[in-house]
Amino acid sequence: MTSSEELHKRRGAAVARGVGSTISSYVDHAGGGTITDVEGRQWIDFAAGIAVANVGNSAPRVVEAVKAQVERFTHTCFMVAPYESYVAVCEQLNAITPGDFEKRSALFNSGAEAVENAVKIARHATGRPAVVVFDHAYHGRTNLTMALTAKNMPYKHRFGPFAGEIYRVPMSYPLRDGGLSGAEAAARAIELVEKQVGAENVAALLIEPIQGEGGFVVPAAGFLPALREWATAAGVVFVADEIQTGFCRTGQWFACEHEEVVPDLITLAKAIAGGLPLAAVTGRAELMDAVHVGGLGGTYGGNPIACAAALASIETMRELDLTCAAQRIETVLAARLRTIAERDPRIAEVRGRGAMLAVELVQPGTLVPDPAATAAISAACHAAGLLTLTCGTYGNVLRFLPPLVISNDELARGLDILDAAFG
Ligand code: PLZ
Repeated sequence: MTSSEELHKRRGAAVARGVGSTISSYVDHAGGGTITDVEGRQWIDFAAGIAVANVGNSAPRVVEAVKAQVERFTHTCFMVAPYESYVAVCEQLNAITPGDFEKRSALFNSGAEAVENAVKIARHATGRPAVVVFDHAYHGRTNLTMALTAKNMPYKHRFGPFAGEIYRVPMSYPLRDGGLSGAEAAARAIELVEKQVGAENVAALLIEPIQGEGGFVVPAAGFLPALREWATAAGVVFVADEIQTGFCRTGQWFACEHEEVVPDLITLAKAIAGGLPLAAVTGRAELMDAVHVGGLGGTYGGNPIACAAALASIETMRELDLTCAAQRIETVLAARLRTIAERDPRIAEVRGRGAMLAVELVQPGTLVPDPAATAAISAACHAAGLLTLTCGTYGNVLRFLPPLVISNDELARGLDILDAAFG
């Protein structure tokens, strides 16, 4: 078998430099909570392919469903010759997302595409142009979603000009906003929108209920409900981007549920289909159905193999009770992170929900971000066989996203490596 080193060389000559990778080992196979590289080296997986492999890699039901579908047909294009699984996925999404009103869904390929379509739908339905987003937000890498995303490097640098009518307001970030309550942080954001944009010009307010790439920022209690209430009063479409937080990750099916916030539209991707590319917008029927026939679509959106995988994935989440599994992971992981934080003054905060937890690293006694320590600890984890990711506007957040099917033993071994990496 070709070694990782050789593959890395070939990659350098064939793959564009702009596409990065966290580790330089090449995967041979993966399953449960581990990834095995071409040299047979094992990694405990605290990344889940960026919150995708919630049901694990090659989850049995997903594998079976995909095999069966490939043999029947691979693609007809739902816009040309429709098939049942697309309809069934929409039925499932309408049923499991928050809100007991009539819903509709549309399927796409990637998270960014889902976000783009949510904006299209909100603009079309309201006849308004503006979209409100938040500091530290991440919504994708396409032109519109780059504009919605906050961070310059690496996502936006020299890729402009960006789409217009996007307005950014401050997020509730308890560690860094001087302890504003959720209500105060919401009032600060809303005042800016009203004074600088005008509520009647706003089509959508788009927010990750827990920010992902931006640093696993959990807003103060009351922030999301206050924004929800304002959006309702102002006729603004409240869009929850649950692409990273969705599908049992935070210990609920969707992170909005922790504060009983019901979005008008919800964007979904990542864990939706057990690793196959699929995304969706789900929401109020009257908004979704406002768009004319033919106004939404795409060649591959809701591809039959991805739909088969999504149905199997959702079934697996139910069968294995993965919301409960995420809560169990939280208990073990959070306790261990707090123990590490007690002895290591670089950890300013342990935060997150369910199996979406992180630590933010600073220079001790200050709030000055320490991206160098974060990178060093992450690299030490990689060297010792634990796959971890960093995130955050300041690059100083170490985040943990294990597959929700990780075994107790794998979790414990991963935590031992992490513990040692902190020194
Ligand atoms: N919205 C909340 O987390 C994707 C991006 C990794 P796509 N996050 C991982 C990277 O560096 O590209 C994401 C997200 C939220 C939207 C997206 C975009 O989803 O499927 O990557 O397009």
